[in-house]
Amino acid sequence: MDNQVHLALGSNLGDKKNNILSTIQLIDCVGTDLITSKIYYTPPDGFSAQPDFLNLVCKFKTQKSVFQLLTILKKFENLIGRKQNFKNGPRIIDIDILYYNKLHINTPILSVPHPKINTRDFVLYPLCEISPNLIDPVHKITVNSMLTNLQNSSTKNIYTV
Ligand code: PH2
Ligand code: MG
Ligand code: MG
Repeated sequence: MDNQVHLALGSNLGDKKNNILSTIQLIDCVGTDLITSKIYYTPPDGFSAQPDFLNLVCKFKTQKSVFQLLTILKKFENLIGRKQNFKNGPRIIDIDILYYNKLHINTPILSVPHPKINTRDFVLYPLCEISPNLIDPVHKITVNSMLTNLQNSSTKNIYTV
């Protein structure tokens, strides 16, 4: 069975655009019907003393289980050159699973949906570009509504590259 996956990609070290595009090429081999958002230029959220990010969201269909997918995506991060760093610190590439069908799981190695989606404009802007009407299985509202709620509480400088 085909599973619908949404991923968030972020890079704020090295050739950021090339890191994102090379990762997309790898991801294209894991499934079918790949669709990507534009690339967004975003200020760092959380730990702020680090370079600005490029962010993108993509979706595709895959036969892989969610844990198979996690293993594959970790390999891709290593292939592109990610090194261990402190939590939320700068990175060559970060690949996060946002959604896997309507799955809701919390385990020590993986939580889906990504627990911070509703607070992260650098995820919600590109996500709304490609799947505005997707209903979040936890919050039970569309991702478009989550972005509107977030915009009412905070605004930041996010624009497409
Ligand atoms: N990722 C983080 C923490 N902060 N900020 C932006 N703008 N983009 C990110 O991808 C990002 C972040 C942890 O994964
Ligand atoms: Mg992340
Ligand atoms: Mg990550």
